[in-house]
Amino acid sequence: MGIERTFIAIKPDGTSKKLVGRVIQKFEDLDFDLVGLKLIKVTKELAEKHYGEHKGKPFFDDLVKFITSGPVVAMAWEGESIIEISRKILGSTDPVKAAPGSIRGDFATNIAKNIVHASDSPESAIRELGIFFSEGFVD
Ligand code: 3AN
Repeated sequence: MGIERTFIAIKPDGTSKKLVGRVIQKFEDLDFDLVGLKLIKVTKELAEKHYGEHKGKPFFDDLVKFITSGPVVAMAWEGESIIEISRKILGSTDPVKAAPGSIRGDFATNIAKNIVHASDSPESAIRELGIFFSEGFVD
């Protein structure tokens, strides 16, 4: 716990549905600090690295195809217990189970297109921030 950093990404369905502002607002409402932000086109190599743990699963190829299909907002956020709290802000992976009020509960209907990504542990956060922000942060 304590002050943590995590990786949050707004996926191609989130950018095409114009949800960037609303996702950012949720984190700002909780007074979390934005410490990294860029709009990127994820390459196949980057996608396969990021989703490495899912390699071999039936949905892996579609997952890579989807995340590389349009603009992605890659962000680093900082704050107390942000890793656990951000997972609540997002809601369950499957939108059917995501609570109303969560991003996925309010804006997603399909598990393969669930708007946002957030690191699920301190180890994942370090790994994912290293993949997307290899050039370092402002401080
Ligand atoms: P989360 O994004 O909530 O951490 P993970 O890490 O289990 O969920 O899955 C990564 C991504 O893979 C999900 N965001 C979703 O887009 C996709 N995904 C997970 N499970 C499935 C599934 N059963 N069918 C299709 N896509 C899935």
